[in-house]
Amino acid sequence: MKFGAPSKHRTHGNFRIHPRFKRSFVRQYNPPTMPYAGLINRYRDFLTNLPNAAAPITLHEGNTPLIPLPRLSAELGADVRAKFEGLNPTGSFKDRGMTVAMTASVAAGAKACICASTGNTAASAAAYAARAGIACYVLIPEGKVATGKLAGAVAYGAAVIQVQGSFDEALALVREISQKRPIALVNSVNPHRLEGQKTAAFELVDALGRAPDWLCLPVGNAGNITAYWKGFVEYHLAGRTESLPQLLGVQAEGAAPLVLGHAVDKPETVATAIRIGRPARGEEALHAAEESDGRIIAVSDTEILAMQQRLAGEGVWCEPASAAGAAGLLKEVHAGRLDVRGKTIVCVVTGHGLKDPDSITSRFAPPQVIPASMEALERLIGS
Ligand code: AN7
Repeated sequence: MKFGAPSKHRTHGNFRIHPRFKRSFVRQYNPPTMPYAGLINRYRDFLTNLPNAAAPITLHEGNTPLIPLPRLSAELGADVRAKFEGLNPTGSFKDRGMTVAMTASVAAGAKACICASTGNTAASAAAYAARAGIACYVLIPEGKVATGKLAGAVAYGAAVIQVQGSFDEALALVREISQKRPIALVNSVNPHRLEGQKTAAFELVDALGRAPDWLCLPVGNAGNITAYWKGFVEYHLAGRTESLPQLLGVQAEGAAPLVLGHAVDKPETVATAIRIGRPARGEEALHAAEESDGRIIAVSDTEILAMQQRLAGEGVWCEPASAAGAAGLLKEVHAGRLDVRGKTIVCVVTGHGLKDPDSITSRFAPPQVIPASMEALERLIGS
């Protein structure tokens, strides 16, 4: 029988399937049996203190790709990959913590939430509060939040408040008011935030079959490095991975309290996300780095921007802070302090480049302009 001829075969609307094609057609178009429904759904058993009855407030965050970086790998003689957290629903890893914090807060009856933020937490809190249908206040340091983050917070409908001061001062304010008023605090001092963020460690082990040898990541308020370590240790205790990674936490030189050993009153860096001088989870971060036989170091803004460009050159465009982990890795290897040959290294790329387009556009000349003529185009492209 000719394909397309009238037949008794099963049809999908007007489209008739020839039996020879049916199998692959059905396989291709059937949805997977367990569609991904966010990290609470996937890892609920591991989320300590999340009430069983709490209905997830989710935007299907998590499940982010682990992308090989072939050129960086070749240069370092290692298997280097980017855990691209910029592909979360609001463009940063903060969504992992926020789904759990918001779910727990709403289950406890919260009608409003608040956070201080260098930007990404603000956008994430705003989105999950919108999803939950509760009010959201975000306090940000005046003039120091990247455009994409501010726009996100506004778009999701949060009340955005600029503070004439640093992130650290804004955090002190929200900590205090959340004690006085019935407003849920969703910064990473909220333990539910760490519960959510630790799932990134689970995903790494699930993807690699074990922990990476090194995990390199930016450190600001120090919640994320603390959460990763918690995740790896818990997965280890649950028998999911024999090995644990060594942690390389990376701060910006102008905002490196954990490297200097004291608070920084006026932190400054191009990586505004980690422009933090008094990390709330600083002690835990230092403990995690030490226990893992790793360390926390600082890199310059120049090194951060150079790595941002390199990662973009491999197709992974991130905001400046998110390049700090890989920048730290490169710095340590070049200085001879780290031998990574043959090792598996994961760099956590925490936020998308679209968050901070100005970090690119402010440094490059605007694209050249030509008349709308083929002659001009050919002259430009050459032969
Ligand atoms: C892209 O949004 O602190 O060490 O208020 O946005 O867990 O603080 C952001 C931090 C790394 C540092 N990369 O993580 C905030 C905020 C990006 C970030 C960090 C942040 P933590």
